[in-house]
Amino acid sequence: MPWLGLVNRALFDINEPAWGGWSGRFTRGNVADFWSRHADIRPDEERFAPFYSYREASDVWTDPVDGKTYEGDFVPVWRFRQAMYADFQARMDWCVKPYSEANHHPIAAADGDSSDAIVRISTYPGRELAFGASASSDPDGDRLEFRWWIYQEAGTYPGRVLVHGESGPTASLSVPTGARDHQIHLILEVRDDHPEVRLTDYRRIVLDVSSREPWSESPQGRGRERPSMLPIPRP
Ligand SMILES: [Ca+2]
Repeated sequence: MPWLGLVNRALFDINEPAWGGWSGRFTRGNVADFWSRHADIRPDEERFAPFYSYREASDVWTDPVDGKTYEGDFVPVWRFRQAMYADFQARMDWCVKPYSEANHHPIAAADGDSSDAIVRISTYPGRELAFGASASSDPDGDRLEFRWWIYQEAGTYPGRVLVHGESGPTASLSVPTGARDHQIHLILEVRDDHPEVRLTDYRRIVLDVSSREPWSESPQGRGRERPSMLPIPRP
């Protein structure tokens, strides 16, 4: 499970464990003496105390299947569980079926960019941002569904951010006036409609909200803005 984040590089950044992904989500900093749940390991751990590690962090998530809301350290994994199991099922098909009989992942494109780069956007409170995923595709020609959502725990802004067009190929949001000096994480999910197993691809768009007053540079800054995408360099 800890390595599953690497399966989806567009969602998970190994250098940012607090951002979350298929392998769960972890604390922003090292935590002292986070003891194993396995009692027989405790004597070994005690030999090295104090030791420091990134421990699991808690999310709040409502399961779209049963409508129940869950909270806890396991929830960052649970919120992606259905997509993870579908991925595994498809990979098993790849072992025994010809290409044309198995499903393959859609490719989520953010504003025409179909890479796996995490998108970083510097912005200001009050700005309206528009996002497009129309260039997303599927190698099997499957129909695509879109979902845009705010991963609140991955960011630092504690308030609610409304996403307009959350289930369509384009979405928009207004950066809240109280979000200056905060970070907001917008997740794009693109899921195909294969009849046997539905596969999901992701993009993560990270909004870094500046502390500067909005429109301080020029009055022409008002209005809708096409965000410029700055992919994170990867090793
Ligand atoms: Ca497909």
